[in-house]
Amino acid sequence: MRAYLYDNIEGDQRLPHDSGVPITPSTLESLGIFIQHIPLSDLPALNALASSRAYNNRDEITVSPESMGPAYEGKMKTFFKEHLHQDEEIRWIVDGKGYFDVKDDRALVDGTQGSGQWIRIELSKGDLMVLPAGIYHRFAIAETNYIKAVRLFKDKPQWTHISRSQEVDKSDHRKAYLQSLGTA
Ligand code: KMT
Ligand code: NI
Repeated sequence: MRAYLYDNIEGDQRLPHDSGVPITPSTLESLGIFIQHIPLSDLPALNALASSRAYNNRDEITVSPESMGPAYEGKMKTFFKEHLHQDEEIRWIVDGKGYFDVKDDRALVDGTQGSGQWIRIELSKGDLMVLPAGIYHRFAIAETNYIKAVRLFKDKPQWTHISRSQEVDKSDHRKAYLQSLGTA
C-alpha cells in the first residue's frame, strides 16, 4: 500500500498520477479507512479479521479484459466515476494492482483540515482495505489491466454506485459518514 495526493493532470487514469506528496496511514485512518497487509499465505489472519468485523461472506472478482469481455472499458469508466455506497467496500487484493481514489472531506466537517483533493491509494497483492460507507471514491485499474480481489461483506451488500450530487451530499448515509469523521 502506498498513498499520495493525486496530481490531477489530465490523462490516462491507469497511470500512477503521483504528485509526489505522500499521504500517511494516519490520515487515511482519520478518514475512516482501514488498511492492513495480510500475506496470501496467512488465510487465518484474514479469517480472524473477517470474523471480528462480522464479514461472514466473501467472493472473488477478477477485473481484466479477458474476464469481462466487451463490457470491460465501460466498466472501467463506471468504476472511475465519483460515487459512494451504503455499505463498506472491503477488498483484499490477491493479484495485480489498482488504485482507489478517495476524497479528503474533513474540510466539510471542521473547516480547517482536508483539501478536498483526491488521495490515491495504490493496492497490490496482500493489501486489504475497508472503505467506510458514505465515503466518495472511485477505482482505477493499473496499466497492467489486471487485478484480482476478494470482496468481503456482511450480508447482502449495497454496492450500488451512487454518483455524487447535491441530493446525495444531503443523504443520510453521507451525513452519517461526515458525522463519524467529526467525532474521530
Ligand atoms: C469496485 O467496486 O470498484 C471494485 O470492486 C473494483 C475492483 S476490486 C479491486
Ligand atoms: Ni465503489
